[in-house]
Amino acid sequence: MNIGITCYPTVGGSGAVAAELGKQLARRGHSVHFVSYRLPFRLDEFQENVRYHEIDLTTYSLFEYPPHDLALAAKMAEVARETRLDLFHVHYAIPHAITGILAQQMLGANPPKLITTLHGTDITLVGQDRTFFEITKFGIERSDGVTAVSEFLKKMTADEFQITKPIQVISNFVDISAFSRMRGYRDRAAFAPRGEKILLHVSNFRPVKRPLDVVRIFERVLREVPAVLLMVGEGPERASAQALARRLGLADRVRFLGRQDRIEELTGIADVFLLPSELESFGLSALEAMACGVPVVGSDAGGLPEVVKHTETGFLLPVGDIEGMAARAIEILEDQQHWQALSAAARGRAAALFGAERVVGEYERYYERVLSGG
Ligand code: GMT
Repeated sequence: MNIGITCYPTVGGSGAVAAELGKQLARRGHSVHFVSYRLPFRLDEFQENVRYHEIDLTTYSLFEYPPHDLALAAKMAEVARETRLDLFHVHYAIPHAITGILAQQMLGANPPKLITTLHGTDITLVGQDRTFFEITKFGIERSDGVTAVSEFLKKMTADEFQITKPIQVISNFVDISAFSRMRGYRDRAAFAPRGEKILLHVSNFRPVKRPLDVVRIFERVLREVPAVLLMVGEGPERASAQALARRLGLADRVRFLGRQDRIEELTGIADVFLLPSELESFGLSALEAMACGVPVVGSDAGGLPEVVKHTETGFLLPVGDIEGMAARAIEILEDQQHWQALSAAARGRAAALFGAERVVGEYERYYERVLSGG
């Protein structure tokens, strides 16, 4: 198949899923064309069958805001015409479902089919905003196929937007050969020179991720267990998380590493992964941690329970239960046998249910169904 993929190229779960999917589809012999304003992260290595088409964002003095969405729609139509795309697969409803619809209309008869994958905040935050509610609903209803990354997100979309058309749940996935303990950064001592335990948080530091809770949980863990905390990513709450760590006297125990591309190297050395989000439609970072055999301690919110099996591959507690999350992390870190059991179960669950082979096959079958009008 000739597949056009559009996503946000910046660091974020939806961009990661789109890039990984494109690479996997290309390995299976499909031609994949990414259309975006910047090369999506995780697509930095050349791969046969993957092409990147950058949109031209003309800056003209009349435009206070260059019309990105129109430029994207025009580029999607151009790429579709030149490369004979069978379908557009867009990730994140706003604006990509709309630019997909516009591109289809520009192409006239028999345009590529449009599949929209809903990732989370496009429904739970942006879509709920009055400005975007109607247009998000329109984008979903006019797509030829719609997928959601969890049962939770499917239900929320149907309920909030009164959508009756079928939404296919296709979960996120992980390449378990890339995400494993073997791939961990060799020099663990660089982070934990005295053999401390390593706690890890990876996110875009938006308020929904509650990064301040991460620091507070760690502060409690540290009272019982010698440990360090690695905070990976960039975003609006990074500065306040860093200030809190300083205020709590943890500056030498918490390392803010900023944006990292080879995330598997860090995930592979962690002992516990912390994800205390307000809401998480899926929690790709938790899945990647599980694939590396890292137990997850997080919140019992949204679709996270579909990924992390409470008590088997980690612990999920109510949002904001800092004491509870810290207690569970301490329990895991102090009992090596318990850690081993959770770690093995985490890796096993990631491989059995969320391996790339299995999930990418589901996408292929879904593409075929939509292409045949089913
Ligand atoms: O919040 C993020 O991490 C970014 C956001 C995105 O769309 O880029 O992530 C959402 O999509 C991810 C991939 O499907 C999911 O794993 C995340 O759970 C989801 N984030 C939220 O629901 C907050």
